[in-house]
Amino acid sequence: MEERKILYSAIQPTNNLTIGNLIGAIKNWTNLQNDYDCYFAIANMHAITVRQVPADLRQTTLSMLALYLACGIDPEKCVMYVQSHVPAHAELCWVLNTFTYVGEMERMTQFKDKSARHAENINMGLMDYPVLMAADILLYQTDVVPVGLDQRQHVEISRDIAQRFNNIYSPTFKIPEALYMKVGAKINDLLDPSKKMSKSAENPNGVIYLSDDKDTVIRKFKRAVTDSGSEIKYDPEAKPGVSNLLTIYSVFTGKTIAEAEADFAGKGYGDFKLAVGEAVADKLTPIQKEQARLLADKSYLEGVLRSGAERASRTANRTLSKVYKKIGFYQL
Ligand code: ATP
Ligand code: LTN
Repeated sequence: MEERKILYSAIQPTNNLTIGNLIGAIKNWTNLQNDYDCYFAIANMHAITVRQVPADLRQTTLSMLALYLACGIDPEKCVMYVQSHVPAHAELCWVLNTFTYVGEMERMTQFKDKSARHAENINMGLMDYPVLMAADILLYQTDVVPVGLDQRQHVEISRDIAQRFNNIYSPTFKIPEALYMKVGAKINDLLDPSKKMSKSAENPNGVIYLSDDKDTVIRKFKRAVTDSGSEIKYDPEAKPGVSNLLTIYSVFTGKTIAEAEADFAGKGYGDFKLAVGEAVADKLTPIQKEQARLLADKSYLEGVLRSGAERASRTANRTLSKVYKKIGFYQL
């Protein structure tokens, strides 16, 4: 049988995930799990690069797993685990640090953004974030990394670091490829469609959180900015607001953009925004229910994490041990 390719992705644990995260990440994963050997991590080590409340971090770690499961990721098919449960991530990160230049990290867009937003806490971890991400990916000999466009630079640098290491020693790491989904790769803010919808946005009214109830979802869509003119047509340049809503509608209903446009031919913005809101709420409600049901079964969730950590460690340690050998770490 042909060997399946390896797929790796992760999300930081948090309670305020948005439909951007759902579409840009988790939803794609559920489709990909049938075609790849998948690893899905909960990146709690990345999370502490900005200050966390310890009790919240513990709680969101479990609720993230419950969300993965509620969205249909199958623990029989995929390895789901918590990053800090596999020490190889920190260990490989340290080695890769010595193959990464300070200047490269200073140029990373996310680092520059986050340093501006957290000026009081520009810690080394924040700067090292992409190297830890490279360690995540490279430990599993990953072929593909499904991520949103905002993570492109981080996947690129992972490739660079891997290539650098392979050139200096001998082929050790598989060179990973980013995988961007076509429609819905980027969902924008409902109030400012020039900006990505982001969980840390200042105004929560432009953001649909996965925890929003139906009324909240509908209310936020009703307030979404549209564009001048009255036509409901996909044209991201001239009509960024309408195009964003069409993208959201198309992703949540499984229709193409053309079909979505056809659904609203001759209709007004009011009807359009209500229909998008309903399409989104109809998908979110069952996920929220299932997540709550799973969260009540802590021993089941811990079982999934325990088995995930074991399976992940086995693969990760194999790569780490090769690396240690090549760089000359004395092995007992
Ligand atoms: P922040 O804005 O606080 O940095 P975020 O909302 O961008 O966070 P991340 O944790 O950086 O969320 O992203 C998790 C995953 O979700 C990534 O794969 C990212 O590309 C994807 N993602 C996040 N926001 C969007 C969006 N608006 N559209 C599409 N994908 C997104
Ligand atoms: N930085 C990513 C989360 C992340 C990740 C990874 C994604 C951590 N490690 C490895 C892909 C592969 C984010 O915040 N979106």
